[in-house]
Amino acid sequence: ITAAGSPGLPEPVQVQEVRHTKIFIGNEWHTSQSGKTFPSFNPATGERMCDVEEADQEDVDRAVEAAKAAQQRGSVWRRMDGSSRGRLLHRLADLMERDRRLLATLETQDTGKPFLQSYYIDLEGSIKTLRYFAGWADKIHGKSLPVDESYVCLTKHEPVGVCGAIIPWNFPLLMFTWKIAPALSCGNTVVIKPAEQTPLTALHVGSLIKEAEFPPGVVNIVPGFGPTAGAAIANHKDINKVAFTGSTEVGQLIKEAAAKSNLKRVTLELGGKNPCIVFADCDLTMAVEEIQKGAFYNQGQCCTAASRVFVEESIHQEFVRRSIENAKKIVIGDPLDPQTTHGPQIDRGQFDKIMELIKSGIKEGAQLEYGGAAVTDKSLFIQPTIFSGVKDHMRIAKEEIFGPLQCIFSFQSQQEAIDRANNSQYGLVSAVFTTSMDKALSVSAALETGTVWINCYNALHAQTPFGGYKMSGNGRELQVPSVPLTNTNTHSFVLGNVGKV
Ligand code: TXE
Repeated sequence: ITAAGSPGLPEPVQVQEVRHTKIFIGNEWHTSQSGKTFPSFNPATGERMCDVEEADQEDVDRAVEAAKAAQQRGSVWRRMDGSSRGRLLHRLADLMERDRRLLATLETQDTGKPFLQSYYIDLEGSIKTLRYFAGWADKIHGKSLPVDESYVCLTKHEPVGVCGAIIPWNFPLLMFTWKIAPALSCGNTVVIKPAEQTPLTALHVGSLIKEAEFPPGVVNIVPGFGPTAGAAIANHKDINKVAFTGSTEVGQLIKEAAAKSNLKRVTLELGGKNPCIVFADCDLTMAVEEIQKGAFYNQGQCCTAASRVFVEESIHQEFVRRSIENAKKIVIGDPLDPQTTHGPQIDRGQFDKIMELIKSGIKEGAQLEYGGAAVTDKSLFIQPTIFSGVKDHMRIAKEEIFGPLQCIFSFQSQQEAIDRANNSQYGLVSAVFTTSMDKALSVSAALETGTVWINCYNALHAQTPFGGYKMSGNGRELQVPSVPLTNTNTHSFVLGNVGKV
């Protein structure tokens, strides 16, 4: 079944009723201890799709008990060899391939992101992440270290134990797999909380985890709110690690809770205010397209959003002109329509925050070049918006907007561009556009961000680590387990009296 006008893209599924809405613990579905539920809405239509069981402290406690039992020494999971863990991850990937159309539809209905993107980007990325880490499961090598005198030191890597994960609503399924795949590959068990706005695809994958025959308790899913279920994870004494993706403010709370409870390890993937530096010698058509995709992709709701675009003065005007022309091609509409490339913001809170920041940009004197308003008759849709003449002190230049705003600045010298790009509390990603290899490499080396893209944007892959400098976070996502900083405990064995031959 192929969507008209988009060869290769199947039609979305007609979802009559959402099947999985309960808490998933020990491979079984549970109602909440409190009896509470919460609604999940379709942001494109405002329709209430279903009610989901609301996990709180007691439910998290039960999930942690299950996860702890599943990784106890001697348990099925703990004794399972790496290749069998890899096979289970591949089986889960197979089941996600089978249900790809349904998962992409649910993702679109729960987030408002265009189906085209859910199907090709989110599902593709999630399946590839599972397969990549499936491959690592039996390749988590230790080392033998040459030490002094008559000793030999061998290292081997053990699971950390129970890993907590708290994820956001902008890439619900991709973040779910980014969290569980590396953790399971290394033999950990997981208690994961999807964002309250978008629990549906995670819960469907819960059913696939059971179908794939992961042992009970290896993955537990606790839909609920941040200050209750999320805080219960961050504070839990029997959780050995917490991985969080979300706002910088909540990241600080997570780290504090981790320190005060049991010093669990923490990885944080937080906000960004990501600079792009566009030199006059770049391929301008490509730079305009890549940067604009970076700014507007997923309605700008990306930690990687290209939100500060520094353009060399001599091409600044032309860059702005072409960016406006390019923005006119964006198709705003029903996210389930295969032609649509731009959907609604996730909820009223985010919508209001973005509209307020657009107003602040106008008030502070930036030049509104395109868009700048809500889409009439469509409650949570915002027009892709372009500002030029943005100055570094303006709020739109400093704050993470998380909406479809492209802020264009101009610069004169390379050093000035680097200094201004680095002048941020964030340091997640950046990009450089130039045809000079020298310039590309020297400027990239000077940028204080976890990732630098050269002549491309949003080039994210399961094979590359991802994370930020400064207040964009700690640690790296998609950590290759052979460099196991976060997903394993390094365990040293020192052998004495090994005679020299
Ligand atoms: O994030 P929160 P929100 C940024 C972006 C956005 C802003 C606010 O700028 O506009 O954050 O979005 C859980 N203890 N990003 O309010 O609150 C929450 O339930 C434990 C960037 O949605 O950080 C959800 O599961 N957990 C980001 C998750 O944290 C708590 C993606 C993220 O929600 C908690 C999302 C608490 N006290 C927003 N409070 C990125 N890096 O991609 C909330 N949560």
